[in-house]
Amino acid sequence: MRIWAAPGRVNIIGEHTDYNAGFVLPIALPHVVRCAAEPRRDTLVTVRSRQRRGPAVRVPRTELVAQRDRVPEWARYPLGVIAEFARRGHAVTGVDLEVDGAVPIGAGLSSSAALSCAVALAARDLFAHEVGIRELIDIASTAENTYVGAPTGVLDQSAAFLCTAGHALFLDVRAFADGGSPEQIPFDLARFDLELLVIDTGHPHRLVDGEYAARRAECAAAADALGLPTLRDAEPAAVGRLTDPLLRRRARHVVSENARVLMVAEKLHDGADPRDIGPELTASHISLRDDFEVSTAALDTAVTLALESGAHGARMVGGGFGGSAIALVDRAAGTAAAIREALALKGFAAPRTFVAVPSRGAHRVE
Ligand code: GAF
Repeated sequence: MRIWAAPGRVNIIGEHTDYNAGFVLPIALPHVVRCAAEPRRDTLVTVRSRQRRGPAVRVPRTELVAQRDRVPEWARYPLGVIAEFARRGHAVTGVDLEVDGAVPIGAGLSSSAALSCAVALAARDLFAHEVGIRELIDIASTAENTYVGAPTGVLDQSAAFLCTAGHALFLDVRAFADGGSPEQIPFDLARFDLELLVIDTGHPHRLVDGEYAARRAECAAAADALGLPTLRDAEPAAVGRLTDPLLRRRARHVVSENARVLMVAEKLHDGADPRDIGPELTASHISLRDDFEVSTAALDTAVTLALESGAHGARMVGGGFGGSAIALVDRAAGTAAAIREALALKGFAAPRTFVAVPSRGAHRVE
């Protein structure tokens, strides 16, 4: 069997902006999901996971959609990708898939997209060489939206395919959809004696629950009330005139977050000391907490503790409602120990912590 891999991600800044046609700035993690794959002579699609006990899930290729509801949730990610290749008319035969994930699950670090993207790259190489990276991103995100039922944007799948080692990926989602290219911005924290600490609170986050979809609907309603196709086009003054206070807060987050991404990208692009982006990271957290209301007590506490321990900036990452925070720090080990101790004293679960290093995007391993 040959093996492909796709990484999880940490978004430096630009949260809940992707489905508003805005800006994001992720890095890929060294943590990957691997997918070993081999075509079969028959039409069965089988998938097993090193992280799950029990026999492989086995579904005939032509039955993938009809049998979707009988497939365990984790297996819908790989099977959804195969179904999406077939739906687009690519000549997919039966295939054996074996997945092995090292991206923490439910930590807001994009383990789901890492899984979908590893399978998508494998399927492309085995069945559909003509498929380019843009279509792969589309296939992986469409599979998650339709087959799994997780209404995600394109941040995670774009990060998995487009990120490169040593760089943050500046992606203008609308421009990319219109054929534009993303920018790779050098992100070498070690050169400035800095580290990016990830603090996984251990409170799982789930995108298939209703809150994420509710935020998407609120953003669409706010854009509609402003007479705009998306909040990407909204002016702060117009947002201030929205009469519904909830829609006003949601829109204010998106508009201010897009402005913060542009500011951070410009500073990094100009080679500034990354300490200078710290205040934007913290402002992003406050906006996600107060205006977008997707943070949790554990994430807020982790961010506060990081800042009290001397972090230059800190924020929750990903969709929210659980998952991880990041902190830009001089010494990760010291901050991590202080946060672990203080969270325990406040009655929170012990977090898992690690240092994020910008790593390569999806690739064939062997
Ligand atoms: C999740 C989604 F999958 C992304 O598309 C994005 O919206 C993110 O939440 C919030 O920025 O990871």
